[in-house]
Amino acid sequence: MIDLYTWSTPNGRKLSIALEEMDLPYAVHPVNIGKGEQFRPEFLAISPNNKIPAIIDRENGQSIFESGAILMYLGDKTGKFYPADPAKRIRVHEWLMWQMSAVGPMLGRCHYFLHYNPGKAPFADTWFEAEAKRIYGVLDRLLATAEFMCGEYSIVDIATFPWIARHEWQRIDLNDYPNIRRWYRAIAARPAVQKGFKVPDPKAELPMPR
Ligand SMILES: N[C@@H](CCC(=O)N[C@@H](CS)C(=O)NCC(=O)O)C(=O)O
Repeated sequence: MIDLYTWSTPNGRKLSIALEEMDLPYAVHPVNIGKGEQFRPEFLAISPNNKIPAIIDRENGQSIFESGAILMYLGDKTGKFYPADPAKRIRVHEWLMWQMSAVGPMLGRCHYFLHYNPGKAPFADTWFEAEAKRIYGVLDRLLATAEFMCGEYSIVDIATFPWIARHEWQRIDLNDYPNIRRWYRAIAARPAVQKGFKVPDPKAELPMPR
């Protein structure tokens, strides 16, 4: 059993989707980051950077924060969606680090400026809108070469998908990125993804571009 500390955000959904895909039993502990629950001492004890997601694996008492580290741990634990072959692993690590350093932080800033505070900082609006397009261009070119980001469906796709699900907040039209659109629709059709997307908010709607 995995204790999952999460909220209804892209970083949180990576883990609920991964746990569903890997068929691991888990208990959800919502951490309402809008109410400051991420600063509670009991949460900081497992996630010292005061961010969701975090997990505790009841099998061995291991706690982990940072979604990329958690995905690698769960991939190793189950042997699913995380190739054992060293050459394939290098590719997975490259793109997982790209997700953690570019997709998450930059598209997260798009949400902050373009979605929640549009017009308040025009320079930031212009800069992050351009950066979002650059990131989508990188991903679209990658997906022109393979069905999934590293060939087979992996923790890299699971890490990236919830951010792309927010394309409208980032002023992105998926019709401009046909390879991403094809990839997105394939992943969105997976039952585990549909289930994991609704954790911890069962009313959350998974956007499905036509
Ligand atoms: N690099 C971290 C980022 C996690 C993150 O930014 N979490 C956000 C929600 S998506 C959060 O908990 N924010 C609360 C805060 O900053 O106080 C990861 O991938 O786990």
